[in-house]
Amino acid sequence: MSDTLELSHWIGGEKVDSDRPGESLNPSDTRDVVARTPRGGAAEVAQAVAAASAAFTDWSEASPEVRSDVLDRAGTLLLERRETIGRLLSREEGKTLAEGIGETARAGRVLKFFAGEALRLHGQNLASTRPGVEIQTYRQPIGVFGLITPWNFPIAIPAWKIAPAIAFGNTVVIKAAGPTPATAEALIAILHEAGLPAGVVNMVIGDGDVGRAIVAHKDVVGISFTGSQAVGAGVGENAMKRQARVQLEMGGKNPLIVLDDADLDRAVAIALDGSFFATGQRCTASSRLIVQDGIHDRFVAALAEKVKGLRVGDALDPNTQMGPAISEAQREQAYRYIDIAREDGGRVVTGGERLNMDKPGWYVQPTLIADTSAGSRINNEEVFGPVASTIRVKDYEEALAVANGVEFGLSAGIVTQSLKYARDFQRRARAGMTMVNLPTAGVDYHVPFGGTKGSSYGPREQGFAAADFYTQIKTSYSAS
Ligand code: UN1
Repeated sequence: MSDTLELSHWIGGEKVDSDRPGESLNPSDTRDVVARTPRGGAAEVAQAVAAASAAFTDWSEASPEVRSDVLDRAGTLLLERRETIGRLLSREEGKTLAEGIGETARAGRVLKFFAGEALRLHGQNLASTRPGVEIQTYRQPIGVFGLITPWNFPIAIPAWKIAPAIAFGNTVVIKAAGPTPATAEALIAILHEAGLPAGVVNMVIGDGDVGRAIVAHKDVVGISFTGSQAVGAGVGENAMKRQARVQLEMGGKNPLIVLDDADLDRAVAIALDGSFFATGQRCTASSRLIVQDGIHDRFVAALAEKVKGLRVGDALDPNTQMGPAISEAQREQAYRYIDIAREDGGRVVTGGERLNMDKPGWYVQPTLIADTSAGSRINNEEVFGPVASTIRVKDYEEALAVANGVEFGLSAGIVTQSLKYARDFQRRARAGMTMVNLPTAGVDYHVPFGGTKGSSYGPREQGFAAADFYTQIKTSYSAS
């Protein structure tokens, strides 16, 4: 067990406390209190927005080189400290050490990528239809952005929202996710250590009250949200009521198609990663395995072997291959869906039992359920846990129809050696991201990210596309 951290909000470059107490627990061993925190509300959000508004003029008018340097320095610090911060992340979130360290490094890379983007922001020169008139477009910063981030990527997602917001001259109020404030705080502290001026990034710790206050605040010009569909819908509605721009990244029910011609070992490795790594707690997780008849039984048997062999344990034990769920509620949700799938006629091939561990934590047995039907609840609602179900199909066309037949559309994968089907899938899969012979989860940090249908709303996050959300185009006409 390690020390308990004492956290504060970050407002105007200062650590600020408030009365209501909160804490974050280690999901691998709930006797371990990772951090004690204040819990903010509308009052702290108002202070944070005021600080961000006050910082906006100087920051938005600063040379892009200043903004680039801060991000670059912070990225270097994060990469240097990936082991210690990654360990804190795994202790607080429950993903394995390799995943925690990997995510921290990814956050560092995101900061460095946007250090470059700060210098690459560009406009256009266009010919006017009127002789002697010139037209230019500029991308300008907009103001204070509200960022609402989830617990499942407690450093990468704050990084990929904060970095483009500030790279392009905006200021920020971020709500760290309730269960993972210490990890988010590590990022905010590093940004300040790297020379970020006071008030450019402010963080308020707390629950739904904080999110609601950010969304409702009249001086917050845009909201970027990652979380559940239910919460996202409310965020979108309330933001639009006052014409704030909004970007929503919500759930997935991501399909992985395995065709008869797939290399079996490769298909199994891809499914194991996509469905079970990070305890299945990724909105990009492969939760529906759509398998063609000819390979189905061999695939299910081989995957079941691998799933059974996964070492579930304390996230900080280097031998662990799958950590716990984040909370009791998340663990119970996984078991509830396993029961629902059973009642709907699914066959639990491996897993599904309660685990007896040597310490109190929110452990879930990784579970594979076969013979489920495309229309059943397990194949239409997001579980957000280490649970995958298989659907048997006769051919590629049926597989594609099943893959597209849900309300979500974030990531979609196919394992095949056929160029014809791979290309067709890339065109016709109704998803924001397609993966050929790769897991549906685990994306690069420098390219656009996002989905379609019920998964996402608004402009894409990350990569060159991030500028669309965090800047506004001004069209300037001039005649001499
Ligand atoms: C990934 O799969 O690498 O919350 C990233 C999530 C997504 C990020 C997934 N927004 O799971």
